[in-house]
Amino acid sequence: MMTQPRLNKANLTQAKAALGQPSSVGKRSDNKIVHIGIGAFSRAHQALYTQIANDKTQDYWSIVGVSLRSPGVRDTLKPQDYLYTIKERSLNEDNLRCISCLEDILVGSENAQAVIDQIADESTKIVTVTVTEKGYCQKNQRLDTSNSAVTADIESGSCTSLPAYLARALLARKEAGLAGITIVSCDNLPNNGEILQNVVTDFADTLQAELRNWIDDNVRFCSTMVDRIVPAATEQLVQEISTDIGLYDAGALLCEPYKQWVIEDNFLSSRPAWEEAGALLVKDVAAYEKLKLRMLNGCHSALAYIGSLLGDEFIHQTIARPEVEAFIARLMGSEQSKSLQVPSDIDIEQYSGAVIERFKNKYVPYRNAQVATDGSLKLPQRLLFSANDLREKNITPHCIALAVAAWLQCLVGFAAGGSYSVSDPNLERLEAIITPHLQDSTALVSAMMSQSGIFPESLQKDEVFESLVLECFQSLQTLGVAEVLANVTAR
Ligand code: CS2
Repeated sequence: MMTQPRLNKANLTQAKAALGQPSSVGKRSDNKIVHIGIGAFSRAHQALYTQIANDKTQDYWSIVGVSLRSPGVRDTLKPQDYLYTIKERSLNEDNLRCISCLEDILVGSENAQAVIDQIADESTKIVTVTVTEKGYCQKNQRLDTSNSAVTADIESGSCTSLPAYLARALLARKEAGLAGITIVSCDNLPNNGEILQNVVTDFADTLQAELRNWIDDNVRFCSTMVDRIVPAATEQLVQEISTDIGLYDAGALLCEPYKQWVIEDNFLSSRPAWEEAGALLVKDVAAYEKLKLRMLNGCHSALAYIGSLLGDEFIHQTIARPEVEAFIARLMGSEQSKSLQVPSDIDIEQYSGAVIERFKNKYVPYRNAQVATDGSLKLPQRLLFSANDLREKNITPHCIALAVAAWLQCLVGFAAGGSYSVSDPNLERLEAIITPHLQDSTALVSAMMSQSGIFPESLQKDEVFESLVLECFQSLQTLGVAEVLANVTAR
């Protein structure tokens, strides 16, 4: 039962002192960012950077959030004037902050035109995007015209996919004679800015012949590397944070204290002073993206599949097992870090140690099942490109092979009768590959590894890697997970 008054503009001054009073509550700005995909991650990451930049400078920016499908976040935050609390928590830190720079949330499935109009409004200078891997509708870094949402958007003029929204909004800006805009990708994909540019310009070609040229001349796409562990919100968290602040905050979020944002400095016009919040503006983000995707996300995914096989609910429980920690240290030290060029300002041992400590943060419990989602779209950039790079350097990726085998084992468990919950936009395709070979692991591994779009081409033909995955996959079925981990770590 909700007994506390709700967090909103009118009640804000009643909040406990620990929350602090945010600056500029309710201020509307002529400098707007439209953020597409206003989920927990963006609210605890990009919105916080903007809030800090606003607090530290005279230059005020506000955010109009967009949910392409579900009205959930809008319905939660509207009654509280879009104010919400972020709680940063670790063994040593407990920090509350109220975010006040979110001005409105639009819901694309209710009114796509309102989203297009907002992006095409003169006050909008920047669009930031967090729609996860599947939202890009890409295949080999170009628009996937076999994607059903994209096909429908092209054929019927509807607007459901991200490329359609952005291309139609850019067309509206062009037709209105407005200035261009900067579009910033904040998803866990390598070259995310370039991929976004490709899918948007490919879609633009279906709208108007001259639009691509206008985009090339007037729109900038920035790649970025984003990092912060932000679990999906839960009712228990909402209760806890509401007690902390003395007001009911249905939109409260928990996250770790760590945050990083490395941004390609390629803006068309002004931007918030995000560096005031610690963002790094650089010429080239690629090395930082690769580092983070392989060292953090690759190991996160490995933990999620291994943890699921072990029956653990949370990442911190899985990494707390000594044999798992030893395996992850090996995966980082002997494989992932060897597959990339470490940026010169990063001490890789310190970075690896810090990532393991972050995984261990039990005060920010993150579900294995959350990381395990969309494996077919995450594995390439997190683990498989590294395996490919290592094979070219003549290094044998034992640990990556085990992580891939653990993913396969989860899929097989699901296909064979639902032992694991699997959520993946390609689930039907994956099941169709697996089901005929449930009794024949050699055929199963071989069929999976020949999937282009998941396995890089040269890895598909790599017999050494295939036999490593097969060996791990078979031993996962005959030995216990702990024993397989120990065997691989000892190699
Ligand atoms: C995670 C990421 O859910 C996942 O797939 O690996 O969301 C991870 O927590 C963030 O990228 C950390 O920056």
